[in-house]
Amino acid sequence: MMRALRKLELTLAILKPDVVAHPHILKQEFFFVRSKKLILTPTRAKEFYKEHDGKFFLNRLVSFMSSGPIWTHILARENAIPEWRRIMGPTKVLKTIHEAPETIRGRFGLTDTRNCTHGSDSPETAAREIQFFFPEFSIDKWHDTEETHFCNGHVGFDEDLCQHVSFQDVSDAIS
Ligand code: IDP
Ligand code: MG
Repeated sequence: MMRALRKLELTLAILKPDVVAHPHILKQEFFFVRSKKLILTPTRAKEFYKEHDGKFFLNRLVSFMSSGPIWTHILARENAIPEWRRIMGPTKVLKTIHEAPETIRGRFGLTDTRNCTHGSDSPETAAREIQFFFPEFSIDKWHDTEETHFCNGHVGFDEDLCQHVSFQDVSDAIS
């Protein structure tokens, strides 16, 4: 029943191994709700990309995705899903370099496989992908308990956690 009041949308973003080696963070444009740095095993990478089973690029995608650390983030803002995908740019880097050179993939992408970032493509995908990396996180609970702190600007960026934390949590922690 709270759903109609929701202002912020959540999406799942990945900074892939190529950008983690050369980080550039977008904390002005999105709230970083949760962040984890991890290394995917080939099995987990394959599971994450199971919609691409049978595609010619799957093997190289899975080996790339498990080749080094990635950052996974739950990002929030209004229209987070399309906005993050807009900032990432189109999938195919070799075209994007010419057609959308201002995007992340246009600026930093190396090949169609090594294209820097991932972003969920729909609310259903975002929910599934958030669960995949953050099984302890509840989207409903976040909207009910944390979203208002973000909407009111009562958050700051914690460099160590690589995420925004509410000032309430900070004062709880030091009191
Ligand atoms: P998306 O990441 O923009 O949503 P998808 O079509 O879901 O694009 O593909 C998932 C990932 O698979 C891409 O980000 C890219 O790393 C890789 N990929 C997609 N198409 C190709 C291709 O034609 N050649 C090589 N890799 C590809
Ligand atoms: Mg996709």
